[in-house]
Parts: sequence; structure tokens; C-alpha cells
Amino acid sequence: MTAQREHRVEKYFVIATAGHVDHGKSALVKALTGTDPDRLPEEKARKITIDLGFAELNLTAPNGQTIHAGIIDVPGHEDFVRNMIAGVGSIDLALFVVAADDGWMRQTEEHLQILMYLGVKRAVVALAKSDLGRIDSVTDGIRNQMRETVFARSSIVPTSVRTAEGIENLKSAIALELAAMHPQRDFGKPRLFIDRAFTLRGIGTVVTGTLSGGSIRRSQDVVVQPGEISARVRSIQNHGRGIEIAQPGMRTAINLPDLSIGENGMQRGDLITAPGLGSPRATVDVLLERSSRLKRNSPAARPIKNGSFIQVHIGTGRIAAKITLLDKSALEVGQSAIARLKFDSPVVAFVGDRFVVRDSPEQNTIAGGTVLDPNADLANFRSVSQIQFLRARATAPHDIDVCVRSEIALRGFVLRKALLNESPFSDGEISEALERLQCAGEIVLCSEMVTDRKAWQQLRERAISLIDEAHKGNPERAGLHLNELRSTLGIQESNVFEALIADLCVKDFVRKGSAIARISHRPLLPAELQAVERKIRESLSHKPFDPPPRREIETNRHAQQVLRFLTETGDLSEIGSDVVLLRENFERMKHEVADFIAQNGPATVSELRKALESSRRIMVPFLEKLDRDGVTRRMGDKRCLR
Ligand SMILES: Nc1nc2c(ncn2[C@@H]2O[C@H](COP(=O)(O)OP(=O)(O)OP(=O)(O)O)[C@@H](O)[C@H]2O)c(=O)[nH]1
Ligand SMILES: [Mg+2]
Repeated sequence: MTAQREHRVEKYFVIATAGHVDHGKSALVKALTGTDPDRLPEEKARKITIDLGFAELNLTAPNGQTIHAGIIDVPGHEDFVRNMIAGVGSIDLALFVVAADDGWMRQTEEHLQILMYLGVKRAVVALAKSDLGRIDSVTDGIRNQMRETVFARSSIVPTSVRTAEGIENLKSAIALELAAMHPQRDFGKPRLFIDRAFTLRGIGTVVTGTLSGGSIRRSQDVVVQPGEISARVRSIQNHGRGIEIAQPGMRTAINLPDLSIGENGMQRGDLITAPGLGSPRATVDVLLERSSRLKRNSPAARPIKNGSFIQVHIGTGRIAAKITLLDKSALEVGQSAIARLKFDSPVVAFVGDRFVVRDSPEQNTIAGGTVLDPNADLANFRSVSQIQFLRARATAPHDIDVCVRSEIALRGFVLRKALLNESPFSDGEISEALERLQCAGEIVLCSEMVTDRKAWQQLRERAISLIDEAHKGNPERAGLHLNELRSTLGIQESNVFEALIADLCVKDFVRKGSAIARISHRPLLPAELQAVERKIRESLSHKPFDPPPRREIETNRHAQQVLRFLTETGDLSEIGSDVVLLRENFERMKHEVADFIAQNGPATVSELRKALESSRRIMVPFLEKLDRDGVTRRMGDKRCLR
């Protein structure tokens, strides 16, 4: 992937504005790009931004490289924070805008917290309306507010759209920042959360969003979640230009002509992804965190009570959910806790996805969080295994080893190709992590399955003791029947069982037909059956080529055990359903048939029966077996040698 990154000549990033209402965000986007991001008539009339606006900014990095940045302009008004959050879900850089006449305000702070909850790490600050003065004190104020955040070292650039002061400086500051960044990772799992869906005459439905995680190609099949609707991409655009492939970090418009928009079709919040990547779930287990920046006594700082209803902003969507806290009655400012979210309608999430929590009337941003288990529909929240799993994962939900280890410990056995499908890790990265954990002795890889070493060890030990018990209890048997072993162990998946048998047979154990046994095991009849064996051998030897039918020998359970023993040890040949011969007699009879034909030419059943003092009952199936074994061949009513 690194090589791929370096070879990518052009870099794509997405920037979003942030900041209080009226601080000059949209005016700045227009000054930077020439595009007025306020496109709605209502926005023009009210002179505020209501919904997201989009523009394109092309920059040249200090090394000469071209950088394409999509800008998402967000509203600052407190009534439209919901739209702001939809705009900042998968961005690379925040462009904070703080007006020189106003300084740090309520939504500057709320936006900062939202960006931190979503894991945005880089920002450039525009100190806007610099023509209105107070540069030094507002700069100090911003530094003060950003101290101890990831944005502490962001550059602060005074700008004015009136005087054009600082616009070029701001471009350079953004270019410098982006030039130092890696484009978004491509881990082969594309996701595009829809932020706009509209219909164009003659073209049909178009959806837009910021692509992340993987690429989307023209003509490929995609799935729209959570409705699980399949569609084919007719065409793709990036800022109005047709392209073949959209890469992570690109503003992307996709034409899906067969789908409709609105309540029953696609709308903001829906997810476009590749087939097989994630399923909608109503229950998701998470790590919930509350910023210690929330002002005590403010409505946003009220405790989040166990069982309360909240609004979860994830991707570009917002879904109501009920919170259950694992080990608290309420979550206070500055605290974090493992929690379960039960959504009103299902979501498709990945491990490590970040989200923002607002109170139910959508007035305050009250928390943020990270998805730990996107697939918790069937998991018992308070079971010991689920709690262990969530606690382990909460320590580092973005660490691949932590994710792999916890998943395997929870599920015991996991199909390799299904492992962490809903995660921000590529198949290659997951394979590397598996090899690392295998080398460290934590897990066992057997063909298609991955398992926790301890769980595997326990399973092996149980299997071994069952086989040993079988050898002890039925020493006359070849071993333990595989079906019996599997059902006693309660193994559902046949590949787990196959892997177990293969593992046992590497050393000390051997597969014997449909049974498994210790290599050292020699079937032996117990004393009380030895007399029965002698009798059976006698009756089979009295007329060696014309022994009595099986049903006359197998008259009770002991006889049955002995016959099975003789079959398993190879001392008995089963010729037909009711015909058995002692192996030595079978071999003699075969030679005599061969000799007879060699001396007398092709022979009929009747001739052979007479010559060998056998009977038709024996000779017919016997010759059929010789035919099958390739010793003789039938020619009309005669047998010749092959
Ligand atoms: N003096 C001065 N006024 C500015 C400057 N930039 C913007 N303004 C004015 O500030 C007002 C708000 O500007 P916008 O760009 O709409 O502010 P905004 O941050 O996008 O506002 P919302 O999107 O509603 O949050 C407008 O009347 C602008 O003309 C500036 O550099 N100097
Ligand atoms: Mg605006």
C-alpha cells in the first residue's frame, strides 16, 4: 500500500469548515475557491448557511505536487449542528474559522468537541474578519482554547475577505498541512456515506459523499445500506469531472440511475458500499466518552442516565437510540463507559467507527464514542465473555492486534475469511496480524479456521480423552467413530472438526476409515469374547469356501462385536450383504479360481462352484467381487482372467 501511495501522483483530501454562525466560513470558502457554497434560496435570503455546501480547492504543495481538496462548508447556526456533523464525518483537515470581532463562541466550542469525538487530528485556523481588529487578543484566546487538544499547534492565519489579507497565506498553510499528510488509507473496503441525493434530468439519481476505505469503479455493483439494495454504478464524477475510479478521500458523485431518492429510496445517511461488506444491525456495543470540556452546570453537561434516549450521528446519518451503560447508572462529564446502543432503525457500522451523541431534542452535543462491536444483535451484553471482549477492545479499538485477538477470544473459532470483515483493516493486514499472533503462540491457524490457543488446547484434550476412553471401553474396536466424536464434542462447523482431526493426525493419532485411533492402538478382543471368536472362526472354516450365511453367525451382540472386530482388523472379508469369508479363505479361494481358469480356460459359475466345493450363494457374489477387484472379467456366462 505504501508503494501505491507514493506512486499516486495526485493527492486527494477533504477539508471541512467549522466555527460559530456568521464568523465568515462561507465567505472564506468563496474567497479561496471562487465558489459560493451557499446554494439554497433560503440561505441567500437569510444570509446564513443551513445545509452543507461544496467547493473545490486545488493547491500546489511546497514540493510542486498537486493537491486536490474538496471543501465542505458547514453551517454554524446552533439549529443546524446536525447538518454540520453530517459534513465532518470523513474529513482530513478542519478549517476553523473564528471572527476577529467575536472570538471563541459557543458553536466554535461545540464544533471543536464534535471534531475531537470524530477523531479529526489536524486543523488550520483562519482568524477571519481581520479587518475588524483584535488580532492579538483573539489569537491568544484561540491558543488558550486549543491548548491541550490535538489542534494545539495548528497555524492561525489572520484573513479578511474585505481586504483580501491572508487568503494566500491561508492557502499556503493548508497546502503545507496537507502535503505532510498521507491520503486516506485504501484497505479494500469502500464506503460512501451519502450527504446529498438528487435527480438530474436525463441522468437520473445521483448521490454524493466522501469516499473512504477503498475505491469505487464505474460499472461496478454496489449495495445501498441499510436497505440492502443492489445497484450498478453508471458513472462517477469528482467535482464535475467524469472519472473511472474514485479513490479514498475523494469527493465523489455516483450516478445510480435505477434507484429513487427520498424516504423510500436513497437519502442522506445511507451508505454506499461494495457487496458483502457489513450487514444492518440494530444493536451496537460502543465505548462512550464525554469531553471534560463540557461546562459544568450547562445543559450539555447533564448526566447521561442509563436507559435514556439519545440521537446518534454516525456517518452522515442520525438515528435515535437507547443507551444501556455497562457498569454505571449515569455518565458524567469527563467520563467514559462501555455501553450498548439499541437503534430505532438498523445501522451498518465498522469496528472503530466514531460517532457523536446529541440529546434527544437535538440541542446539545453531549458525548461521542467508538464502535467496539458492530455485530451485537445476538450477543448478551452482560455475559462474561462479551464483557471481557468489550473491555479488551476498549483499550485500543483501532489496534488491529487487539481487534483480532479479542474477536477470536470471544468467538472461539472464526472462519479466516469472515474475520473482522466489518473493520478498517485490509485482508492482507488481517493475515499479517494472524501470523504475528500465531508466532506469539496466542492463536492457532488451521486451514480455514482461526482459533484461540487455549480454546483449541481444551478441545484437543477433550477429543484425546474421548478417543482414549473409547480404546479402553471397546478395545476390540479400531477406534472412535468420527461422527460420535463430533457429536460428543458438539462441533457444528465441519471445517472446525476437519481441522481438529487433521491436527490430531499430525502426531500420535491416525484416521482409520471412519474412525480415529491412537497410532499405538492395537484392537484386541476382551477375554469374554475370545471364546465367541474361536467358535465363529470354526464355523467359518468348517467348509471354508461354503461357510454359513452371516445371519446365522451373527445371532447376538457378542457375535456382532466379534464380526465387527474381525472386519476392522481385516481378518474377515465382506463379500456380499450376507456373505463373509475369513480373509485367509478368501485369498485361497481367489488363487484356486485363478489356477482353475489358467488351466482350463474361461469357466462358468457352475464349473467353478463344483471344482471348489462351494455354492452358488457364495460363488456369484465372490466372482462379482473378483471382477470389481480386477482379477477376473465376465465374458457372457464365463469368467476369464484379466
Ligand atoms: N468585515 C468583514 N466581514 C466579513 C468578512 N467575512 C465575512 N464577512 C461578513 O460576515 C457575514 C457572515 O459571513 P458568512 O461567510 O456567511 O458567515 P458563515 O460563517 O458562513 O455563517 P454561517 O454559515 O451561517 O454559520 C457576512 O455578512 C459577510 O459579508 C470579512 O473578512 N470582513
Ligand atoms: Mg456559511
